[in-house]
Amino acid sequence: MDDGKPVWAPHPTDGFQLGRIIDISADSLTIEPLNQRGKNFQAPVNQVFPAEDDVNKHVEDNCSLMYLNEATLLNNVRVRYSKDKIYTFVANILIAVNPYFEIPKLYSPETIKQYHGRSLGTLPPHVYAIADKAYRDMKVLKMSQSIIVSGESGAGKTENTKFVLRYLTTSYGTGQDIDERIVEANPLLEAFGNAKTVRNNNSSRFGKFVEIHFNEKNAVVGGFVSHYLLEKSRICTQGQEERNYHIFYRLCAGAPEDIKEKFHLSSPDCFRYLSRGCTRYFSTKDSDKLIPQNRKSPEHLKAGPLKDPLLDDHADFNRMCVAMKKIGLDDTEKLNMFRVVAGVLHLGNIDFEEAGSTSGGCVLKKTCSQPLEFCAELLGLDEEDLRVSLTTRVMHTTAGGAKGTAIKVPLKVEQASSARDALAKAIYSRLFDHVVTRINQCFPFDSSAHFIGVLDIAGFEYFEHNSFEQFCINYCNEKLQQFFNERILKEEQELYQREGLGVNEVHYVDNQDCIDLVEAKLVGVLDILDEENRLPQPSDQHFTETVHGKHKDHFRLTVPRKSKLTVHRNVRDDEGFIIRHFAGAVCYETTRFVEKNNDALHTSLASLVSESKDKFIGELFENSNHSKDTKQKAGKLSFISVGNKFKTQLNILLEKLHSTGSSFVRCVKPNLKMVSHHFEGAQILSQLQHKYWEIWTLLCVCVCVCVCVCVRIDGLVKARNLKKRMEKLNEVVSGLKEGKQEMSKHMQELDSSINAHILKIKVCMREKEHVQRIFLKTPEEMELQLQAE
Ligand code: AOV
Ligand code: MG
Repeated sequence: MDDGKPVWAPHPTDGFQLGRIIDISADSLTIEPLNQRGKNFQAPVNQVFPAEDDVNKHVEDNCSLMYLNEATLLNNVRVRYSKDKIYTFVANILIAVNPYFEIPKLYSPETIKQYHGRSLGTLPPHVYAIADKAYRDMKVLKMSQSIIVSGESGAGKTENTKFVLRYLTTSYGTGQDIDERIVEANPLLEAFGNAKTVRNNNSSRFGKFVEIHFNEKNAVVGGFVSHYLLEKSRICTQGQEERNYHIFYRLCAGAPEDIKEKFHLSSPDCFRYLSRGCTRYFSTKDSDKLIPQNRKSPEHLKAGPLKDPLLDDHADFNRMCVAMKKIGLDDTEKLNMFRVVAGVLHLGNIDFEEAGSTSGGCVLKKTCSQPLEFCAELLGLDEEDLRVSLTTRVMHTTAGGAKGTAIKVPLKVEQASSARDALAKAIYSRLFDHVVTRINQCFPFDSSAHFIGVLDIAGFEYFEHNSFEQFCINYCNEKLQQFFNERILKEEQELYQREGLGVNEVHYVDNQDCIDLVEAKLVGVLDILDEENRLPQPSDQHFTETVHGKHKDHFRLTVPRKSKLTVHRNVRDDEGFIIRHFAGAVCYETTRFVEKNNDALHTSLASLVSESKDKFIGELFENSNHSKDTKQKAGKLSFISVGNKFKTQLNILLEKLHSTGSSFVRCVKPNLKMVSHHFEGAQILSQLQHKYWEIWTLLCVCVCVCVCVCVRIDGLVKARNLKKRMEKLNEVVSGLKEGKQEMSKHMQELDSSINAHILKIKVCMREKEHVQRIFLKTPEEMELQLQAE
C-alpha cells in the first residue's frame, strides 16, 4: 500500500484489472482502478496480486516473471496473444492458445527445420520445441516419450497433436510412405470420429493415443493408434445446433452420383439420424410430414437445411478420399465403409407403430418398407429377418423345467425404436473400430526401439447435465492428474533431494481415494454398475442406491441436493451422485447409466448381423456377444461392460505413460465465439485455474501466492528459485573451470618462455661476470692474471 505499486485485482470479464490499493481492512482491500473511469471497489485479499513493473512486457517462460501469480500469468499470455505469440512456457509445460486463424509461417517447413535439434528455450516457445525435446530425450535417455495434450473442447488439442505428428515424421522420418500415412490417418479418423458441436465445429468425439515408433537409429518405422470411448449417443441423436459424425454428411454431399444411386442417398434432411433425431420429419403421429426418401432434386442436395454454412462437406469428402488413398485403402474397402454408413442411415428411418392387436407389440409403419429394404440390402441382411428382429425379442423360457424353449416376445414401439438405435450404434461403433484397425495396418512395423506417443483426450468436463460419458472422462482425468502429481511433484522433490537442496517435503492432495471410489474391486462405482447390469432386472435407481449404500460416509461422494437435480425436471431425489473430483464437485445423473454401460445387443439382433451375407458386416461382428458361450439365459440381456473396458484400456495407457518420459501441452480456448483476436480474460483464467489440472498444479508449484489450496508450495518455490540459482552458479563454475584450463595452458607457455628468458638471463649473467672479471680488475691485477693464464 505504501509503495502505491499497481496490483492486479479481479475483473468480471477480463479476469483481472490493474489498480492501486488505497485501503486495507481485515479481509479485503479497497482498490482504485487504474483506468480512471472505474469506481473504487473491494476485493478479497487472496485475489489481489502484485503486478509486474511493465505490464506490457511479456516473457517466453512465465517462470522468468518477477511476480509469479495467476494474474501475471494471464497478463503474460494476453500480451503474447495480442502479438500472435500463442505459445508460452511455464517451466517446461507449454501453454498453447488457439489463435482461430492461420498465423503466417508458424508451422511452415522452414519453421520445422529451425526447431530441429534445438534445446528448449533457445527458440521461441512452440509445440515443435516440445516435440523436438521429446525426440532428443528419447534418443539420449534411450526411453520412450509421451506428450500429453489437454484442454477443453475447441482449445486446439487435435490441431496441436497433428503438428507434433507432422513435425516428428518430417524431421525424423525416412522420407517413405509411412511418414505421410501417419499424418494422413488423421483426416480419416476425423471423418468417422469428429462432429460439429456447439463448442467446436470439428470436435473429436473419441480419445486417442497416437504412437510413432522409431528404430535403433531413431528413425520413424511405424505408428499405432489406440482409441477410447467413441460417443455413441451422437449416432442417433444430436443436440441443438450439433451434427452427427462428419462422414454422414460428407457422403451425402460428395459421393459420386453412381454411388449415391447405389446407396440410395439423398439430402441429409431425409434421414432421421441427421435431423438431430428429432421428430420434425418423422413424427409418429403425423406421418404425412415425412419427407420422401427419394427426393433428389439437385437444389435440395446443395442446400438442405442441414447444410452447415461453416463446413464444406463436398470438399471435405474429396479431401477424405485423398487421405484414404494415401494411406493405402483401395476402392473396395472404401465402398464397404461407405455402404455401412449408408445402411445405418436407412436403418434410422425405420419407424414403428402399435400393432393394433391385443399383443401389445408393434409393427413397421407402412411408409417404412423402403428404408427397411434399403437397409437390409446394404447390410446384407434378410428383409424379413431384420423386420422380425427389430420388433420382437427371443426369450428362453424355463417353464416346466424344459430349459431354453425359445419364444418370440413382441416389442412395444419404444422398445423396438431403442432396439433399432442400439443396432445402429453397434454397427457404427464397430465400423469405427474397424477404421482404426485398418489405419494401424497402414503403418505396420516389425520391431521398434522406442516410441513417442501423443495423447489427445478430452479434459475435465462439467456440464449442466452430466451422464455416464462425463463420468468416464472425469475418471480418466483423475487418473491423469495422479500421473501428473507423481511426475511433476514427486520427481521434482526427488531431484531436489538428489541435489541436496534440503527442501521440506511438499504435500499435495492425493486423489487415490477418488480413483478407488470409481475403480476399486466390488465396491467401486464401475463394479457396482456391472453388478447391476448382470441383474435380471437392472435399474438405474437401484444402482444409485447401492452406490450410496456402499459409501455412506465417503469424503468424495454425496447425495445430490434436491434443488440441484430436481429444479427443472421431474427426477427423483436419489437419481444421481456427486463426486468431489480434484477439479471440483460434479453431479452425475445416473439415468441411463445401466444402458450406456452395456455394449451388447440383444440376441436376436446380434445373431442377425453376425450372420450377414455381407462379408464385411460379418467381420465387423466377429467375436461379438452373440457367440455361443454368452448365449442369453431366461430373457436376460447379455452384457459387455463399457466402463470396465475403459478402465482396462486406461490402466494400460497409464502403464505406458509411466514407462515413458513425459511432456505436457496445455491448450487454451481464447473465447467462446470461436473467433480470432478476441481474448476473454475471465473465461481463460478459469481454464488456467483449478478446473484444469496441469496449469493449476503447476501454478501451485511455481507460484508464491497460490489460491489453490491443494499444495503447500513455499518450499517448492524456494526450491525452484534455488534450483535456478544453482543452475546459474553451475554455469559460472563451469565457466571458471574452462577459464582455469585456458590459464594453465597459458601458464605452461609462459613457463617455458620464462625458462627460456631465465636461460638467456643466465647466459647474460655469465657473460657479465666474465666481463666484470675482465673489466673490474685493476691493471696490476689484470697483469697478474694474464701472467697466470
Ligand atoms: P480440440 O481438439 O481441443 O477440441 P481442435 O484442435 O479441434 O480442438 O481445434 C478447434 C479449431 O480451432 C480447429 O478446427 C481450428 O480451426 C482452430 N485451431 C486450433 N488450433 C489452431 C492453431 N494452432 N492454428 C490455427 N487454428 C487453430 V474437442 O476435440 O472439441 O475437445 O472434443
Ligand atoms: Mg479434438
